[in-house]
Amino acid sequence: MKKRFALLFLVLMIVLTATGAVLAQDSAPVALGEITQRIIDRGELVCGVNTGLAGFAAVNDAGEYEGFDVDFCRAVAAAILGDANAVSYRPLQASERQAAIQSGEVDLMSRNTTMTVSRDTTWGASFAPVTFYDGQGLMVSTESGITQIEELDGASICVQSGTTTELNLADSFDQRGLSYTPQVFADAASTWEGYLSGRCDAFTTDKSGLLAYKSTAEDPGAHTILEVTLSKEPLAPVTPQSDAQFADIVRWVIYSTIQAEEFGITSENIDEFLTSDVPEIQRLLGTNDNSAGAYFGIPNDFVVTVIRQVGNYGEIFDRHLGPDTVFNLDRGLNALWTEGGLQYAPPFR
Ligand SMILES: N[C@@H](CCC(=O)N[C@@H](CS)C(=O)NCC(=O)O)C(=O)O
Repeated sequence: MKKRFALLFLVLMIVLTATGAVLAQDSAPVALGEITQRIIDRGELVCGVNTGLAGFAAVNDAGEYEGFDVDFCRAVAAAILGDANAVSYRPLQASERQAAIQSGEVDLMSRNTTMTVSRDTTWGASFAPVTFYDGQGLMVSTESGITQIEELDGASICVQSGTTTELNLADSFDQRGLSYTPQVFADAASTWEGYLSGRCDAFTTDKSGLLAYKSTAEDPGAHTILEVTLSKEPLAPVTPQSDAQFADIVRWVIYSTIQAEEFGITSENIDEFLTSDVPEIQRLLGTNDNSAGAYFGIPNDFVVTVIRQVGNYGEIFDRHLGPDTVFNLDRGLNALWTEGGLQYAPPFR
């Protein structure tokens, strides 16, 4: 009798422990990272952006930052704080980026920054998913008639310091057995001015940057971007390595914009999806008792807020770089994987 009682007690204990573990797993509060907590306490995200790059981060007529990179700052603020406008912007030159991330001066940097192994390991940084697949290009005056990189043998080339651009330039010319004289400038404006004033035969930076500068030129047709692509420039937002929890939020906010585009969910039609009975959509939007923001300790419907206030990846791309803009940029590598591009979000499960 005693034995049977002991056995019953043991079974009961096992069942209770197992149930307790499951319950604990479901209801365990998420430990917010230091940066996430700081953003919530401050009521604002501090986001490092370009000092001025048309289409990516530039101050508009209303005195507000706007652009493709800026929208990812806005998306993270919307996810955590419920308000895409709760962002304070810090304009950063190329050479200021490492210190801004390392010192924690910015919570997030969304500023045409190429993911490289040395930056990932020595900047004390975590790279988020690539938001824009780019490559380095060369711009010459149309008048020069130059169409091939080989014609730039012996040329002087304007380039900005503190960039991958400066390093790739050397590799690309060396590999082709071409010589050149670099004209190195500390900031973008003086690099561009240097080229415009005729100090250089060519201007080099990411192709997105070349397009941005060309669009702001007095006579865009006076400048030609060569076909050649010198490097891979996967541009990605960056967070301080010290807060893996915040990095997770940023990562999944970006993925949510990509996944929303794949499902056809936009800022215009999001309400129609709130009652969807498709499990994948319910998991993305956190409807029908599915966990979404709960995984990160932020509002469970964070994706709904992000899409409603900022839009899906395609909307963000089109708004700043698409057919209705001066850039009229092809999606190219930045198309969804379902359309032959590289933009792909892992499962929200
Ligand atoms: N993607 C490259 C280049 C990024 C870059 O800083 N490009 C320049 C030229 S377009 C720029 O944005 N300069 C603006 C500034 O420094 O304020 C990198 O990460 O190093």
